[in-house]
Amino acid sequence: MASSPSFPLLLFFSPLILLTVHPLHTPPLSPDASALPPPPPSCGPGQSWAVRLHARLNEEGHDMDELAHLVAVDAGLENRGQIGQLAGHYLLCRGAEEEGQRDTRGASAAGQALADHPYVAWHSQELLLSRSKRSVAFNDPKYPKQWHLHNELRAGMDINVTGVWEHNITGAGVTVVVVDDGVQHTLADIQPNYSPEGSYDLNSNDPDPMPHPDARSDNHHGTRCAGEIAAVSNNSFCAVGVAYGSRVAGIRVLDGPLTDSMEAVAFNKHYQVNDVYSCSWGPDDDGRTVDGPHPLGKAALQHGVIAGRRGFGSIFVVASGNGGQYNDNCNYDGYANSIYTVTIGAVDEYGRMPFYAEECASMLAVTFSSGGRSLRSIVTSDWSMQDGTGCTDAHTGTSAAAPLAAGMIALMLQVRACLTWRDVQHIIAYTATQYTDKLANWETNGAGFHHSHQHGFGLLNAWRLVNAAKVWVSVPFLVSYQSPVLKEDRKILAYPDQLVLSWNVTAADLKQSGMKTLEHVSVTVTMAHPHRGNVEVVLHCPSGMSSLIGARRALDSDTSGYMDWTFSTVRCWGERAEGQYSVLITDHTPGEQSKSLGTLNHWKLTLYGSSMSDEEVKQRQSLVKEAMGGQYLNSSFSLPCPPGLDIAPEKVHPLTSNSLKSLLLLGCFALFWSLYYTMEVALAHLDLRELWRGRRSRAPDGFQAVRLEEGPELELQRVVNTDTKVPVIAGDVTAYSDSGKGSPTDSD
Ligand SMILES: *[C@@H]1O[C@H](CO)[C@@H](O)[C@H](O)[C@H]1NC(C)=O
Ligand SMILES: *[C@@H]1O[C@H](CO)[C@@H](O)[C@H](O)[C@H]1NC(C)=O
Ligand SMILES: *[C@@H]1O[C@H](CO)[C@@H](O)[C@H](O)[C@H]1NC(C)=O
Ligand SMILES: *[C@@H]1O[C@H](CO)[C@@H](O)[C@H](O)[C@H]1NC(C)=O
Ligand SMILES: *[C@@H]1O[C@H](CO)[C@@H](O)[C@H](O)[C@H]1NC(C)=O
Ligand SMILES: [Ca+2]
Ligand SMILES: [Ca+2]
Ligand SMILES: [Ca+2]
Ligand SMILES: [Ca+2]
Repeated sequence: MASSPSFPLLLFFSPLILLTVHPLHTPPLSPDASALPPPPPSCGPGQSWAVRLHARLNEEGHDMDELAHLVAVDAGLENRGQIGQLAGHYLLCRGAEEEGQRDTRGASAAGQALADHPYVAWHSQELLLSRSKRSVAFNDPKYPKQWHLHNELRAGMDINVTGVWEHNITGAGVTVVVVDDGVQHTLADIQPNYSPEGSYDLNSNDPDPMPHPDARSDNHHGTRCAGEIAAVSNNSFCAVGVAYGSRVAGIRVLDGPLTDSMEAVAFNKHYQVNDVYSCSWGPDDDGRTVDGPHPLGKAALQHGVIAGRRGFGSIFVVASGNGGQYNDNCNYDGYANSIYTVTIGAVDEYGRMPFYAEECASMLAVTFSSGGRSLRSIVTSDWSMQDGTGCTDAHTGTSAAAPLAAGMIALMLQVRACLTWRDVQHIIAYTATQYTDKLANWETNGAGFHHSHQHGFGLLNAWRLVNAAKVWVSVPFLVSYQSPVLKEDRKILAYPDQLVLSWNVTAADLKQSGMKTLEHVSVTVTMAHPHRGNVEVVLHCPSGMSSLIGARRALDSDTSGYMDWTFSTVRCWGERAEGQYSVLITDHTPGEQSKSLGTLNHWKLTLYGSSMSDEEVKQRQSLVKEAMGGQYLNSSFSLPCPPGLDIAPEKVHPLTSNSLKSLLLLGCFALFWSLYYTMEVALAHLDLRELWRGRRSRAPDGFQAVRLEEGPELELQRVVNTDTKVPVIAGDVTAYSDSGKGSPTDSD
């Protein structure tokens, strides 16, 4: 009886004690106590007792405060009042005048007096509890300088990851591969986390992606990116990675001429080992290039999301590009536009858009990197070849942002391994945070998501991502709708006039696929114009949400217009798919107001989405919001995860015409797996929903099961019709062989 309440009481005391250890060292209280603030709630280790008075005294109508005073006097102590909100519990201290002559004899006498006292039901002498703050303290010498992990100067301007680590979530079991110019895996910060199984060298055709030091180029880029993701923590060396418990692999492909087929091989390399592909490179950021993955690269991206990660889909993270100072825009970058990629932009340590950053309508989110010269850059591993030291504080550009996102995704995949490639994009849209920045032009769409062309859905926040991942049930399978190719051959009108194209998507159009809400929306245009950088293209979704999908670019004086260029936007995410879509095209060529210089030949609209209704989107939004307290992060909570498919690892072929044949075969596999996958995911999804509904009785009309009457058969057809049209008809493969090295997305 006497000791039973001590556990809750001690828990209750602990913060009080920690707060009041220092008053011991302040001068003793003056006798004029009334002029002073109330005495501290605790009086130091060993000098105070918590007592509980008998409850019957209260029932008998005694004034408990008065009784507590009597008990205190009898024991030679001072009553410091009721303990918090605990009725009948009082804190008694030894008097201040005894400060100088504290001795254990007096203390034990007081304890004895309390033990014998008829009013006292229970008492306990307070001891100093040992409570360490749950913050991670690492001995890595550069960790204090890694502001992107913990920004002490500017609150909120970091990825908010330390609380995730405290829950022992560090990316364990997840592999991230850096597709770049090599990874120096022998470094102390990389070696323990290095995955040789996920690595390859496509430049030299061997399994070892060790960077080559050469006189002309600094091949330190991939190593720096790898360190941001998975640098070993607490090894007294350099820095700490976002997902320091994950494994990191390297694919060396940027150190030499890059072809379409090499890119294709890279995107699917070891795709049952590698979960996340971090790609900090892209087409030239010169403000006039319009380029993206070529047919094989496209096919490989698509194949990766279908068959990679046991069918849950490889996660491709791409940097939005560093052409900001040339007015470049990532809607002219096919990797950023692709629905298969997580497109990540950069902000500086203030959360501002740096000079080099590009904006676009397909930007999913931003995270940190360097800014102007006076601002801090990213501290990470570095190669130790040439003049490298194994550690740098000068990693810059959107190159530095994409790996941070890849690391955060690794944290998400640790808590929920069966997230699909689309789940990851959804969770980013649902959790990225909006904030004030004078360059960011935020708009809220019809589904309540905020987006800016500069910052995507906002700042990636590891804590929010991981909490949402933990409670996330996979979204229904992907469906798409494609308008016919709309032949127009209409003149592009000069500003302030505009050519308006529109297309109505009716309920009947969507019935076959079952699409209700949107994810990506894309518009493919063919137009002729003598100076295409002057043309501006804006898309309006049925809600009225507008996306600047084709921004003006001063340096783009190309005379050939666009040939089937696909612009895409994420700004209509979660909105209802049905309704009227319009494309507004304006020619801003100065001094040509009266003439029409260009012609829009034809265009088509493609919608991607799912059978999720707009109410379900709302429910997920509130579910995610509700999960932000971290209450689901403990290991005893977990949703069921289907195991995934057994998909054979891809075969390693040298790059010959045979490897192209094998890619054609991969394309066929893609088709096969897409059928299998669609069905499997649909079934797994039904299972999950059943379980989910059982578990969360608070959402009785929560996620509704997929309607079976529109079930898999129809869906399979959609997949065949739309999504597999890309692969590899490659009549003349060499025609696509692209030369020239991809440019790493450093800012310098
Ligand atoms: C880091 O290592 C030190 C010993 O060098 C250890 O005391 C400390 O607890 C470790 N920190 C973490 C977060 O593991
Ligand atoms: C950051 O993470 C902590 C948990 O470590 C959480 O309490 C806090 O709300 C998070 N902040 C934001 C802005 O999400
Ligand atoms: C942390 O996670 C790792 C890997 O999941 C596990 O081996 C380890 O036991 C965990 N540690 C704690 C303290 O939970
Ligand atoms: C599309 O729908 C709108 C009303 O929502 C209507 O005014 C317009 O004429 C329709 N356009 C076409 C091409 O059917
Ligand atoms: C873990 O989380 C679940 C769900 O919130 C909760 O019911 C359970 O009490 C938690 N367990 C621990 C040990 O915190
Ligand atoms: Ca090699
Ligand atoms: Ca380290
Ligand atoms: Ca670019
Ligand atoms: Ca994308």
